[in-house]
Amino acid sequence: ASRRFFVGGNWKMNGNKGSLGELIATLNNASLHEQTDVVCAAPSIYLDFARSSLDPRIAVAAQNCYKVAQGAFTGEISPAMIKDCGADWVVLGHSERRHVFGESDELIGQKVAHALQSGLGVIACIGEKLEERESGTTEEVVCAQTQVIAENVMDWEKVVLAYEPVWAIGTGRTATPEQAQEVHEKLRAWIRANISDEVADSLRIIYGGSVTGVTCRELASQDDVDGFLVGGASLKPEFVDIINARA
Ligand code: G2H
Repeated sequence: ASRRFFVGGNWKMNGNKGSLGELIATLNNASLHEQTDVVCAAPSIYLDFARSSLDPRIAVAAQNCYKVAQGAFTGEISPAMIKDCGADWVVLGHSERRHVFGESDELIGQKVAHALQSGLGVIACIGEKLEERESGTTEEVVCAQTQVIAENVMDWEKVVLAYEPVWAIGTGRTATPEQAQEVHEKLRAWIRANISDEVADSLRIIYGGSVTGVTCRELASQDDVDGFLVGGASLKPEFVDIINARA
């Protein structure tokens, strides 16, 4: 595919200045494919630290944000604050936000709209649960989630769509290359039918869910897999192999 490869590391609620500093040193010294966009999503309290220590060729993302710029929302952070820390991206709609913290499609849509209006890039996450896959509703579920995101997007250039099947997240059960390609292809067809050919051709659709240095290459060779969102393995040196997965 002609789309620029995109690899995000999602550190989730892991690490400290010591361990993340070591990881950052490894990334800064690594040889990374120049044709790949690399973004590290740090815990919000470490955004400043990550941005000031990471090499400028690696972008920084927040893992979540709220839907307005400021105000009486104790514990929340805004896109304006994320930008103020020098980070350019935010992950929204991650399965843990949806299922551990109960975020609705509607709230995620509002966050997407506000983050884009504020000038952040958005890594928008979708994915079906195991029971949805087993009952044959995967396509319906991921397209409905994509629809709500799409209703809130005015500039697709700043959006990356991350397909993360819930059953594959943190379980060691990576989707097979065929399973990932099948869903990515359907998502691109949905975008083509509901948005435009141009967006369908240019939108990066990345895969997340137990991606490792071992599983990344074959996944990366699939036509509609334009990169990864990596959790556990993004905290290890093998993240470099994942960044460089596309031949
Ligand atoms: C999916 C992924 C990163 P992991 O949540 O977003 O995590 O690679 O640990 O399954």
